[in-house]
Amino acid sequence: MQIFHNALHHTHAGRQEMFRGKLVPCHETPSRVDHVLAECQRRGLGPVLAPGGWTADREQRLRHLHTPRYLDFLAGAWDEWMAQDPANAALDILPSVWPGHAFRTDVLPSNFSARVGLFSFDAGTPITAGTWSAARQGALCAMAAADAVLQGERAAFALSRPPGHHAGPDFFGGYCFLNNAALAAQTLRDAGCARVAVLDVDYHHGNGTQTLFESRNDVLTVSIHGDPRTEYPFYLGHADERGCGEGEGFNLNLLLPRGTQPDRWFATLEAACQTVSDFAPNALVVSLGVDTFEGDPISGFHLRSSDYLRLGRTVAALGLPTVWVFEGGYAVAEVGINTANVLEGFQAA
Ligand code: OKP
Ligand code: ZN
Repeated sequence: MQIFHNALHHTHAGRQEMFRGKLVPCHETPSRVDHVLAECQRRGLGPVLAPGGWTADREQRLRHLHTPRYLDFLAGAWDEWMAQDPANAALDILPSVWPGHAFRTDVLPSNFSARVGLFSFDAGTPITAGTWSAARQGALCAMAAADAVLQGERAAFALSRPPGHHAGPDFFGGYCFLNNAALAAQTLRDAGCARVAVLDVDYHHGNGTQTLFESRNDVLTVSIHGDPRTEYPFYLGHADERGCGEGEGFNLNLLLPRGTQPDRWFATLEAACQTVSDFAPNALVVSLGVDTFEGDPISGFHLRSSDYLRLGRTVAALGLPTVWVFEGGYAVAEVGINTANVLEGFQAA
């Protein structure tokens, strides 16, 4: 399958994230995508392509899913940070204050730190000098993968970082800035696919994707993830979130406890696929996180490397044009093998 690679991903390289009162090295590292690319090339899974450039359509789609004031903030954040103090060049931008509850979010603060907090929901997602260009190029990869499927490819893979499924209309967090999977889904909708399904198999709930589509009945969102009562992102992803208004019944959250073994995970995947199939979509977007792996340092499911072949086969059985979008997976030594196993299992089926 065609692989759209973000050649600028290295320019987003966070140094530290906040964890239990200290700054620790970022889990979401450039080497993750390097390993996936190397393994895809080693197996000859498909041509590695550049996503093409920004067209008016693509720019408009970005501004449709994300708010202009959020995008303007991201675009200018590094310059503002540098203007504060040239010594900031050696530091990442991290928020330290948020509006929380019962504060106003309609008044845009002129204070830079206040704006960083306004547009974020955690202290684990640093903005660096290259974040904006890397995130934009990643968004292009997702839209290009969707375009490839629209042009008749059975499937395409957006191989990019930073990931996207935690990013919402006007917020970053969970290592995500722009919602790549949502942009792929919207690309399919804009080209005339009446119904699009997004299946999120990352360990963490795709809160950004849910929020972007929860009021819509043209995009079904289904996510399998660690129970948010104990797992990140904690404040969304519960079973009773079924969608809002016209979108009621078009969001499904399938929760599993930390410690879940492969048999139960795959039974849940079958249920997810049944819901996707019942929706009869014209195309499918998969948020592919492989942080469900037993060796993942920040997650709690126990999938083995060979299970990822089965994941690919199970999704292939849906028989849908499929856009794969890379998300999480932090066991760096195995992230290439596990991701390539999914794509190989899909292609072999
Ligand atoms: C992004 B994606 C670990 C804290 C967790 C955020 C996790 C973001 C996961 N010490 N920090 O869904 O893979
Ligand atoms: Zn994840």
